[in-house]
Amino acid sequence: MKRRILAVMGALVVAFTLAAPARADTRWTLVKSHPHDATAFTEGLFYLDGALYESTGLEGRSDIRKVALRTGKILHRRIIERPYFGEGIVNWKDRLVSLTWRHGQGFVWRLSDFAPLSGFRYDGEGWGLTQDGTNLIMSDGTAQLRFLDPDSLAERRRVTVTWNGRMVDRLNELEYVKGEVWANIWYDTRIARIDPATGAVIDWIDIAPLRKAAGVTDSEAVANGIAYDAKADRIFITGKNWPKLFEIRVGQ
Ligand code: DDQ
Ligand code: CA
Repeated sequence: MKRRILAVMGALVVAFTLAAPARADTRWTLVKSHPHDATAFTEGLFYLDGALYESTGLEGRSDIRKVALRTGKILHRRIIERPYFGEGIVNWKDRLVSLTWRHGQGFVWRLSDFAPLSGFRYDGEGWGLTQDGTNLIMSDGTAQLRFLDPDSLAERRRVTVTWNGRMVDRLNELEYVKGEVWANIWYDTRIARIDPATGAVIDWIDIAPLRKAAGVTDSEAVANGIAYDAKADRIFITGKNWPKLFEIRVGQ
């Protein structure tokens, strides 16, 4: 009898340990689906004043575009020439800052017409970008987030992202949402909700049903792209080569 109780307790411990890393407790509901350019290998996404801004990757196919939310139509576009592989984008004042994947090269563009303004360098890879009103926040494929001065683009500090004491790497597209940094994880359908002060993951949001709803099957067609409309409190979600962009509502 005693042995049986111990076995049950042991099984519970094992089950809990296995379940813990996969927990994705933040509940969400689908509000609306919008069209999205299925040829866009989405690397960056943000929402500003009624429009979406998106960047795409792959060498020779990269660009920065302003997109109409309802139709998915490209309103304005700037090609990122070879050999660059376009990565994260973010707005700062009247500018748009963009990263490239493995060239350590960042660019600053005029937000209104994407005219080139300047360039800057950084160490390591460039993946996602967002901003908290004071810093640009950058991911580089590791478990670290960098905080940059938005004007000089110099690094101010870094934080390591962890979940239950374990590093969470492959942090990809980013979005600052109500004091948290939300991050896609490359090859994962879970979004990490990160406390930017400590790097601790507060919770996970599993958007696997959205990838299913998008109907993509290619292994590179991963979830990537989170945009937040702060004024209307709307979250937009898409992925690389997804034919759809989803608005979701997230509960606590
Ligand atoms: N990154 O976005 C995770 C930073 C890089 C993605 C690189 C994916 C290359 C896939 C090549 C597929 C060729 C069709
Ligand atoms: Ca974003």
